[in-house]
Amino acid sequence: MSPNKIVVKAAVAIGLALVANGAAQANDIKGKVSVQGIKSAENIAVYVDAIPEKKFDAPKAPVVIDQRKMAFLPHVVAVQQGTTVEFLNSDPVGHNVYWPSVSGNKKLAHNLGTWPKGEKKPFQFNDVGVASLLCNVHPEMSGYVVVTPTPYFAVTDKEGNFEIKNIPAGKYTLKTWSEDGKPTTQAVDVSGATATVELTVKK
Ligand SMILES: [Cu+2]
Repeated sequence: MSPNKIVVKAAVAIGLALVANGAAQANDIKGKVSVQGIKSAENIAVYVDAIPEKKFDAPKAPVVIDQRKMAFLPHVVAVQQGTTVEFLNSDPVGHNVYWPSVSGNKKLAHNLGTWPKGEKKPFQFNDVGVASLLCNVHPEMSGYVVVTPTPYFAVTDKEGNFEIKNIPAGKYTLKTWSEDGKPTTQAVDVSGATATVELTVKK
């Protein structure tokens, strides 16, 4: 094949890829969370709320939350409903993992027990809401699993920035959850390639 033909073939392939991408209309939300009366804009979960008549398969890949140096790491984890979280103990001491409720519903309380260093214990989070992780051996330990109804979620970085990728074009409701602030709700239009969003979370 001549070099020219290769170039033409490559151009056609790229063109087809662009057409396919356009048809799929997978867009992004880029945003920044500002805080009022809260010390940090980090670790705030931002997610697209349930979309009417749309169901999502539970993700197959587990998410790991480490217990390391007497802390749950990461401190805040967002997962799609149905995700299995593997709780890993990386400390030489036994930890305990339990949550007294999911978003205040005590029927969803669960105690995973205690296990030694290097071992993991899985739990599938099937209920939307927030599980406040605690360890009954070390009262200073705390963490959060934010279970979202869609696969479109993020957790803010130190500056409050977040990015949610590959969202089908449409209008949605964006919600936030923060350890210290009130939850927020905001409409978001993801019709263009990238929706830019500014959110404020207040004490
Ligand atoms: Cu502990």
